[in-house]
Amino acid sequence: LEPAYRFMARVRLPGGVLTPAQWLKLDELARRHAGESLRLTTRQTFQLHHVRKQDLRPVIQGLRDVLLDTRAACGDDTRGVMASINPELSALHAEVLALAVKASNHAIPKTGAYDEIWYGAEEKGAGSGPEEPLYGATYLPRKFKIGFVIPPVNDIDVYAQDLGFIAIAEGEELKGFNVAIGGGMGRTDNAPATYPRLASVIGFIPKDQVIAVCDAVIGVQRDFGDRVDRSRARFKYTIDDKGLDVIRAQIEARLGYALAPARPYAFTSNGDALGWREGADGRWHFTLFVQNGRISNVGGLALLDALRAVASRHAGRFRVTPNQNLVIADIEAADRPAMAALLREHGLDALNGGSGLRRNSMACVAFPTCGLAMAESERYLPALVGKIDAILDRYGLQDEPITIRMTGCPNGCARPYIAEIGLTGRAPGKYNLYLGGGFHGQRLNKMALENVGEQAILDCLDSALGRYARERAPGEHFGDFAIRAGLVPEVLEGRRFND
Ligand code: SRM
Ligand code: SF4
Repeated sequence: LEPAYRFMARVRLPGGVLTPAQWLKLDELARRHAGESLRLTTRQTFQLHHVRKQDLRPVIQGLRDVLLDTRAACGDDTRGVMASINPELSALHAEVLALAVKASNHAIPKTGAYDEIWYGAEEKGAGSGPEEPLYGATYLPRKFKIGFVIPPVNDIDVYAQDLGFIAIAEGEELKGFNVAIGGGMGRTDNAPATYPRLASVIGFIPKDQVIAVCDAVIGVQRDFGDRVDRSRARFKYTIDDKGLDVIRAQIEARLGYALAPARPYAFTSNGDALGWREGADGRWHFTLFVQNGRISNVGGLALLDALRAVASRHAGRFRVTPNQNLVIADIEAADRPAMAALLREHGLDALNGGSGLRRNSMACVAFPTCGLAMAESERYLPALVGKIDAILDRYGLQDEPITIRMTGCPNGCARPYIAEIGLTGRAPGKYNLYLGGGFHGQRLNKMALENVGEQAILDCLDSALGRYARERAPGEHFGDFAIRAGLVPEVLEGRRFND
């Protein structure tokens, strides 16, 4: 007899795109093996929680049946590769998504052990052998994250990626990418040597150089990253410790050419535009707000059932957004009325009706499944947003888009350090409150209150939002106002975050 071990399984889904058949399989696996719940993540994929040890192989083999796997979803390797959702630019989205899938397939470990362990002996040796072409014998010092973004929406939070590709296009024609390196969120309380850092843009590359750049940048972190102190093993610290110029020179030496100067681009937000959007190819997309990515039948709405009904009728695809939301994508114009009726029938269209704050909210999983959680997050943020909504109502700010992100510990899984309002758990009921993040993920926020409870958070936000309502300049975002009004000092670089 052994303890009833339970696990979390994270699916690899580059760019967050899946078919209705894949959705239906995930739904089936969730109902049978994962507590009747699916969880959309901040990196555009699915997590299945509460999977019993003896159910892990059936789950992973079930995923294989629909061409999905869990390779490199965890570990000291390149994690899930992200890509902008961008419903309007159909051809550009397709091209960037294809590159994200290619980068993911290129960067996953090639070992045959995965097939052997999860699929069974008959597939023994399916991989390339004991030596990993990219990772060598010792893999990377730490996890490594890649993302592709299509301006003007910075939905993937490109500045939080170890390696970000910023698409430079003329209309729908992809010219290449600006390359950004060294982003990351994780930090530890009371450990000032750890800090979040925004990625630095180091140059422009033509689109056919994406895989070469992946190899060069990952190779530099593999060879120079800190393999002694795990808390400082991420690429962001390698860059700050060695110097950005040294790291850039190393990357260029491996590429065999100097990077061209970065090209101009502009971001306007990092959120999702909810509701109906038409693509350039005439197909329609409906972006659905899924609170903190949780899909189950618990609570007011049977969301798991409703989305199974949608998947059963949907002829297009789904896209999981980096904000834990879901796009029912690629709907032919002729099918739109039937889909709209289905969404209404299941009450899904009503989910998009929250305040500007709720529509721009994200929380990590935290309790009860995350072993690192110190405070509630997913189960608490919806109620806290309700209380902040009452303040926003009083000041006439209910429709104002304001980003709020909560995590149950300082690791930053919901990218809280670039939110206009960030909250990270310290202990049950206690959080650090951060203000002043950039609306499109371009600026770190700064701690306003440390280790406080709900009332202190609400009092601080009441005062800050009241001043914002009275004193803001036209079009000024709350994060920008917080800096201009001196509510918190501006953080100009990650190393200064803890000052
Ligand atoms: Fe994360 C660890 C959940 C995105 C930074 N993260 C964890 C673990 C696996 C806890 C653990 O190691 O035992 C969490 C599982 C909780 C559970 O019960 O499901 C967990 N992370 C998540 C997800 C599910 C949050 C969510 O609510 O969506 C996200 C899954 C992403 C995915 O699909 O691959 C998730 N994690 C992130 C992000 C955001 C991102 O990547 O854009 C970050 C910050 C960015 C970064 O990496 O710097 C993030 N997770 C961490 C860290 C801190 C890393 C560091 O550099 O210090 C840890 C802890 C660790 O690695 O030691 C961690
Ligand atoms: Fe767990 Fe912390 Fe990540 Fe939240 S931020 S999921 S509490 S590791």
